[in-house]
Amino acid sequence: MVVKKSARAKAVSLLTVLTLFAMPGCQRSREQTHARAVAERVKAEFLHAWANYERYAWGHDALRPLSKTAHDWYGQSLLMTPVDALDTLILMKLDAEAAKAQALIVKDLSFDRDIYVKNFEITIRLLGGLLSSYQLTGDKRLLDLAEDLGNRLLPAFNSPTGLPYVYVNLRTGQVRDPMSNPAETGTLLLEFGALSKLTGKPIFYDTAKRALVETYKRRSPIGLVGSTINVETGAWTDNDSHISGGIDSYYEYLWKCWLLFGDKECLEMWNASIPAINQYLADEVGGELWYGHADMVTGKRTETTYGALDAFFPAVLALSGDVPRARRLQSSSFKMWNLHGIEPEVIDYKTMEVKAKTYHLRPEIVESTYYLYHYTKDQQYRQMGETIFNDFVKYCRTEAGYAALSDIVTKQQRDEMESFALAETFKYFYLLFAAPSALEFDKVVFNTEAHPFRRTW
Ligand code: DMJ
Repeated sequence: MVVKKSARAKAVSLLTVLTLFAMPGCQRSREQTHARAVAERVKAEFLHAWANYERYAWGHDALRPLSKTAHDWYGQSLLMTPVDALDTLILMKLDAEAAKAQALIVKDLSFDRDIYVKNFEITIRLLGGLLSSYQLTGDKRLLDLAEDLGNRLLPAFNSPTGLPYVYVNLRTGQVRDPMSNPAETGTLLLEFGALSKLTGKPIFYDTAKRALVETYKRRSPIGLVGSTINVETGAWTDNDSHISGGIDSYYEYLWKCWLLFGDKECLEMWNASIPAINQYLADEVGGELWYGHADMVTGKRTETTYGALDAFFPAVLALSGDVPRARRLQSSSFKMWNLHGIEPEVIDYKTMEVKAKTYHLRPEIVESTYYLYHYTKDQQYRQMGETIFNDFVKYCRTEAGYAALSDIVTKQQRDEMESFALAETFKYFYLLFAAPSALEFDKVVFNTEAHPFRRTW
């Protein structure tokens, strides 16, 4: 599939090539050598996190890095960390660790369990992880697990609107919790669609596509979506519109489903949505670009907040060809990061006051740094990434892995190491500094949990 480059994207590529040629050879090679050394440090730190998962939580969903204990989301393990981390292990060429994790997954992972699981989280972490690892290894048992999981998640979509319930029981197919949001109803097509392409069974693609379209169809006349939607009635119960958690990856998937599958309807939905985001949610404050909150019906500004989760948006802007906006927003994210030497969950960008003090080892700012470096080859993004990585190690490293922070001002740690730290945060740090051959960016589309899907169908 050929995606036509916009005139702006062409100009950026030309500038990148010219910059590279203008740079003296020895400076370039010094920068490359330094970058490879940072990549090795990232790999060593990832291994520190992984080895402690192996030591204290092997076979469980997650490690609690301060108490050195294990945690299972639903009382029994779905191997959340190994499945989420497997493709990172493979990309970093940690072959022995990858083989051990893969063996554990094919031996112990079973979805035949009488538990209610969150459709969205299980889709992006487990279905996404199994599918990308299947593509990387060719191990058919991973695809079989993905197909079994896909079948068990399908009943979640049995609502009058086709929008999925929040929870589904993996054994009985019973559902609960009809109050959902666009991220949870609209961030499923990459995984379900890839499952269809790889198994030849259209049901998965069609079901997740319908949920995406049904979400989009309910946008307001000015083109925005809200924060809470009832999947039984299709009515919004919260009109707050933003690009933050609860909506974020819905927009990401409109563009990425076009990229991965060449689905023109996804492109049309993206094209109809992005002008409203840039008109009503974007905010210029003292020459800086931020994205805040607005009422989905009136477009009126409701909040001037931005946070760690919003920091994914420069990546999506760059991927869709708007590098200038991506660069500006990334500068704002980095300003937020530097406020206390590590980013808070939420700030008020007008007053620069911290509104939520936690840091959950989130990847979004790293993801955007990686995308911007890929598209511009501007060294400032590797320098930015190195600062972020050094802070990340300084404040989050513990004796037994990596710990989230409960307070980014005091740097107090909390007993939490989410699987996305291994699936996403470390992976994006690594890819930012590794040789481009570690993963050919243009041949894959990352799902929202950083699992790369190859366009091989
Ligand atoms: C991840 O599970 C995914 O990136 C999701 O889209 C948003 N939240 C976390 C990481 O912060």
